[in-house]
Amino acid sequence: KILIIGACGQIGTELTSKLREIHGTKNVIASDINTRNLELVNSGPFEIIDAKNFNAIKDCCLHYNIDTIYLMAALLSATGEKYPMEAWDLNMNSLFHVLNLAKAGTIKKVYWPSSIAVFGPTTPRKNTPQHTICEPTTVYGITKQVGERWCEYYHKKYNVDVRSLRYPGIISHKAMPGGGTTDYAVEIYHEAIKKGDYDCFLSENTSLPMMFMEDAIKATIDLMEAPSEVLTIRSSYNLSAISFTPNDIFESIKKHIPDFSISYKPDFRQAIADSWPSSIDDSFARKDWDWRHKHNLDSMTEIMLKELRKKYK
Ligand code: VAH
Repeated sequence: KILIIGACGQIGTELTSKLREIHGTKNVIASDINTRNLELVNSGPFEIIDAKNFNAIKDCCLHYNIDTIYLMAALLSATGEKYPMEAWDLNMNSLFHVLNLAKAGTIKKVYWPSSIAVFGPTTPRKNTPQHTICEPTTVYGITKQVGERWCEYYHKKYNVDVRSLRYPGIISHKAMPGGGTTDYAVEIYHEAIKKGDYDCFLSENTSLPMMFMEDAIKATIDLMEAPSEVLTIRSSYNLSAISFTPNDIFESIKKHIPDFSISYKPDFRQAIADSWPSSIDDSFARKDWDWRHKHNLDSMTEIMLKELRKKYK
């Protein structure tokens, strides 16, 4: 059985649906600290769990006989800059709790998301390699970088089966993202439909690695289903699909909404975006477990606009 911690978030909600489709509704336990977006995950078992509470996670694992945890709870980059200690506390302690449950043999397998935020201004920006300089400048990035080191350590030292991906910005139309720097690429679609106008908090030529949710979920599940022997990376895999700027996404939306307009008002998140790569080399993922993405910017735009039109009708 599977436990998803942070199941009500942007990725957690869709991961819950997909895993229930594959493994059966009652075999996938959704959990979160609150019930926002509950309607997206209440097709099956749901528990209130604070990811910082070791005993709450452990009790849930014993109660449901959990063998795999997906730890999707985290404070993201923009929120982390506002609440550095809270970000450290949540992002690190939740990871230790889950790794320690695996070390003790209570569970067998762990999924933990890392991020392109492990990279920083001294990292090669284009086609960033798997093994490269990682000097993150955000609290969130520091927690992900340190988390990667601990994942690899628990794997080598205690044989813990932990698997991880460095997600780029994820774009989706169900649950909203919260507190990230790449959130603009979701908000822009909502505002295009609702108002025909968007105030972008990044500048027009800021290129960042991005991915449509369907691809992110597929990558996550493919990695978790891959045989252990093929995995050569136990810190976290580089993962890539598309890279685009606010101007690129604006042009893509304009093909469907010709009078859509945008203005640029960069705020503190611009500095965060400027510290990250513009594109990622994910050849390890492609080679080790045959990762392939499906969506490009225009195919994603088509789906986003179609789905959001239904939502706001
Ligand atoms: C953030 N979406 O913006 C997250 C992310 C790609 C970075 O991990 O903080």
